[in-house]
Amino acid sequence: MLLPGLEKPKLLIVDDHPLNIQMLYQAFSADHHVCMATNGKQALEVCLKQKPDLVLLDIEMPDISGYEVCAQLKALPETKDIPIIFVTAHIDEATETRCFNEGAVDFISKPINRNTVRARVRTHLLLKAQSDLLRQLVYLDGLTEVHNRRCFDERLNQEWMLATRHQTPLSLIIIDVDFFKKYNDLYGHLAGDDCLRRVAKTIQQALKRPTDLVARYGGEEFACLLPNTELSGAMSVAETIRLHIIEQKIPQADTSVSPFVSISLGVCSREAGSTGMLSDFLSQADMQLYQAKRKGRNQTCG
Ligand code: GH3
Ligand code: MG
Ligand code: MG
Ligand code: MG
Ligand code: MG
Repeated sequence: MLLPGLEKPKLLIVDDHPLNIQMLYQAFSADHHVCMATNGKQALEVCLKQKPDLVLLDIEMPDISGYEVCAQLKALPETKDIPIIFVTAHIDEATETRCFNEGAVDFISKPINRNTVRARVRTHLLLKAQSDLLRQLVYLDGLTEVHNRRCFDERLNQEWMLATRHQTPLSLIIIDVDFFKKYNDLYGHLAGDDCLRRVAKTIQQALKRPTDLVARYGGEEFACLLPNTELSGAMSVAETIRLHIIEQKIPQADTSVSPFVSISLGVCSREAGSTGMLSDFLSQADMQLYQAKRKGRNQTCG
């Protein structure tokens, strides 16, 4: 294994000169998936489609320069974290400075030394794998693999500021699994954990916009943050989630409300252009959840 969690990393080699591509291909093809591009436009397309783990990038190319390719990759959320190493015949200080300013992690001069390029690629792949792992540990819930409370709190603060600045609506759904203590008591904690994983996955699959966020809010509670969404939209998302959970047909311990595991949901929305306090927004959602429980569970209040 070359790197932990990265058995065969995917490299993109970008160069308009066939001999350079060939040399780099030979250096990496045995232990990497290698994709190639011979101009800047193609490089951008391959990056978006293939999501390489690292890019080796030439500067001088017939269409878009390597600088421009790098700048565009750094500007897109989907590609901004891909490490880029410039490989160039220009070895002056100004070029090197510009490469780093555009967001490259490293700079290698031509003619290419095979050992150097392999060592640098290995180092940056390892760093990337470690930082991915760290981000995962910091922002994901270990049990359900949806986002954790820390991530939710940070995103809520950001989205609250964005909604204020752009006068856009923002909605929040708080979800609580019904009779979950009894579920654990009857089926055991391991089955309880499995149930939480299924609930989390079902909620995640019901959210359709890339800007929507689901997080584990606490024990058997989840929260969904829906930017740019008004109350009516959020209510319909909440009902979709509730129905999808019932459709999982997970046997319930307390069947007084439903034969299958059900959830209660509280929804609240901040209208476009309104002013208010973030703490009131959260307690409003909590209050609605409490109403849903009080009215008999397996329902949405908002
Ligand atoms: P209600 O319908 O009113 O929500 O009742 P409930 O039993 O779901 O609510 P309560 O708050 O009394 O119990 C929540 C239970 O969730 C208790 C706790 O043991 C369980 N729980 C919390 N976190 C986890 C977890 O990570 N795994 C498992 N298996 N159970 C958990
Ligand atoms: Mg070139
Ligand atoms: Mg609870
Ligand atoms: Mg409770
Ligand atoms: Mg509960």
